[in-house]
Amino acid sequence: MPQTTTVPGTVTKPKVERPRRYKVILLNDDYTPREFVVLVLRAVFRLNDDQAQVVMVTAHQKGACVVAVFPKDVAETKASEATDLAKAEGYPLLFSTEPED
Ligand code: TYC
Repeated sequence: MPQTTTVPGTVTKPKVERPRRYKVILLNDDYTPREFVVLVLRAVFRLNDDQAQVVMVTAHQKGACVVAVFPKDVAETKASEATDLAKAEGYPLLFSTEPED
């Protein structure tokens, strides 16, 4: 009869970790027109007009506002796309990214 031998060792628990997600953050500045901020939020982040207005006003009043959360590469691509759109128009509007808790 075949015998089973149990070898003492480390038990490895299969780890299924969700990849970390990243927040895209809109930063306030004194120069970019409100309407342009809303336009960028709609075009790049697909927010509707109401959502875009809320995010823009929140950043305007508090200094910054989370726009949305994405996988790292998507968050970084959208943040640069949005920042570049503004730069192309001569506005200093900035979007940054940071990992979710
Ligand atoms: N503070 C800008 C203004 O008064 C508008 C603005 C809002 C700019 C939000 C950036 O993230 C921002 N024209």
